Amino acid sequence: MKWRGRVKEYIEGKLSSGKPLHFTLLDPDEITNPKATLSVAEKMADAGTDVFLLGGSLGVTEHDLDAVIDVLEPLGLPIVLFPGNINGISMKADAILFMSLLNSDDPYYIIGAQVQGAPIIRRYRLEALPTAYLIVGHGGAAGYVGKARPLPLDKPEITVAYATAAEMLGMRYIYLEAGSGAPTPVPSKIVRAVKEAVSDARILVGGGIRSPEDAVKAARAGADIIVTGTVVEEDPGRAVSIVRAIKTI
Ligand code: 1GP
Repeated sequence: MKWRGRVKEYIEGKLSSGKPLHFTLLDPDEITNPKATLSVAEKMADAGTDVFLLGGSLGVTEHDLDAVIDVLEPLGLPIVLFPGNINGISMKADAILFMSLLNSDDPYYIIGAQVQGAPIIRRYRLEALPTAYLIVGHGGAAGYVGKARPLPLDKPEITVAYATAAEMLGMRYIYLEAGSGAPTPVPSKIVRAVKEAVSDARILVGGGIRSPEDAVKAARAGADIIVTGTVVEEDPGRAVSIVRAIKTI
């Protein structure tokens, strides 16, 4: 049955148990077999993933999103959009990470796309979750497409300054992104430094998380939400073990 409610309250309610959340990222552009996607999504839901996050840097259309949402809806979890651009909006979702790529060199990814998207999001009555998207290190396709100047791995204080500015601007979520398929996840040192610096913004960590150990390390460093995408596509059994590890912290 379709999930109904406010995603912000859902996230806060779950975090009040003291355990981090897990978001399963699915890229509609990569989905060619909806039946196979449903079977993987069911395994993730059974393992305890909390949200389906939908999006990608390239090749996503609203039609693709709608088709994937139709497949996922009966699993009864919130479906949140993770847009790479304004084509990443669907009226069938429950909420959207309303992201600004703060370390982009191109104002389009900081505020231009958001201005284009805001009236659509309002018309679709989607819940907007105000999110600072910070690309750290490798950056992957998101870093390249978003013209990011990736935050240096050996200078946590720069990422901390961005995260602090984001919180002062009123953003409630700080997404530390290493890039999809990055060779290594965001270092614990950076996650920990950001956690210590922000007051109550929620920290999402994603990119390059491939094992339960990586996920637990990020969670112990202060991640409130762990995002995995590539491992879900490439090795669903491993993705399930990541969710289980997070839920038994
Ligand atoms: C990418 O943070 C997400 O935007 C997830 O990354 O595909 O490496 O899990 P992975």
